[in-house]
Amino acid sequence: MRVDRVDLWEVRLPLIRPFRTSSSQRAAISHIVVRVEVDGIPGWGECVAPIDPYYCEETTGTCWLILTEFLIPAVLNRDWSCIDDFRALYSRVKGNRFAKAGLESAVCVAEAARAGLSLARWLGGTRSLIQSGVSLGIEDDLGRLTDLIAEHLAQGYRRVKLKIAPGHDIDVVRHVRRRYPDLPLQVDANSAYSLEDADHLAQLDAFNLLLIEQPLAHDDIVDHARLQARLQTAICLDESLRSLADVRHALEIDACRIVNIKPGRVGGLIEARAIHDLCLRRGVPVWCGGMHEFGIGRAVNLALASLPGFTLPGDVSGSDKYYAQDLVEPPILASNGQIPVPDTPGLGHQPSTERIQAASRRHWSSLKV
Ligand code: OSB
Ligand code: MG
Repeated sequence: MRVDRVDLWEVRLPLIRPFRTSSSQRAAISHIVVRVEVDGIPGWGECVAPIDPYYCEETTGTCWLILTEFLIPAVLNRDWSCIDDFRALYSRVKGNRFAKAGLESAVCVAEAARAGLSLARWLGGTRSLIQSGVSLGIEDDLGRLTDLIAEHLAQGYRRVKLKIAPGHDIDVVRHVRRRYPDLPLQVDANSAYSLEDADHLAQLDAFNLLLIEQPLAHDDIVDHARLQARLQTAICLDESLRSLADVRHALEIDACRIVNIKPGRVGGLIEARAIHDLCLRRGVPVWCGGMHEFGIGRAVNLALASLPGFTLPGDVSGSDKYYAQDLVEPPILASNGQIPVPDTPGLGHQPSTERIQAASRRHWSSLKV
């Protein structure tokens, strides 16, 4: 097999509702749309790194640079016989996992299409519906937050994740819990605390949360183990887990009891599946996180979340929660808190070149170099 053409577009779409976390605030999302041709068969991917380096080191700009200067030159017109051989072509490139994931998922989509399989089936997915939760940003007004929760519950979503930050944590969770005593509820700190906050965070144990996501630093697995020993609530890691090795290390020292898998964060679908497989063997629940994906990245997440170990509802919601008009047809929509996994060959949601071009800030093509 051979990648004989690659196109990139940096696409910007406004968010319907601005989104605030402990680490960033956004009103629009810029991701890189990747289109490859593998022996003439098209495949689509999305680099889902944020525009700024406040969630992780990578950004839309670093992904563009690494793709055009290193990853694409390493793979273009080179022969390979399976996806692992393809990944080996750029294994010299350290880190830069969001950039790798955008390219790799495009190739996986083309490979699935060639095999006549949906991306989900090609990966080994078994579910035809995934359980969809919502992630709500920080709201200063608690009345507005409970209104948003009510709105999403009315739409059928069954699990809610709240962003927390110092000064915006215990009281918020208490308020929501009073109003919704039985709601499956979890919180995400986006690395805003330190181990000195252990007693403070232990107050969350009173609220029957499913988990607390990434309380401590993005690169600190050891302190998470110390914190987990002082909490009843399960820690789930996001930012800290960048590879299969990171997950193995975290589980070995009980730094987390639940794992958030995002294909972008770990360098692509193949690494994401390996993490899933390890967690399934160890009995560790996993769920699929989100990065405000456009329809392409969202369809990739949907395929991943169809694997059998994804037993917890994830952050993969309908795209209508984020964007007035998404890039794919049909749009990805939840009904009754579930999203159907497409069973047509490849991605199953067709990207619209017209919409991509209309929202594109810059375009790069291997035909022009
Ligand atoms: O920490 O899970 C996170 C969005 C962007 C970056 C990081 C995170 C998030 C979310 C929203 O929580 C997930 C989504 O709705 O796509
Ligand atoms: Mg998170």
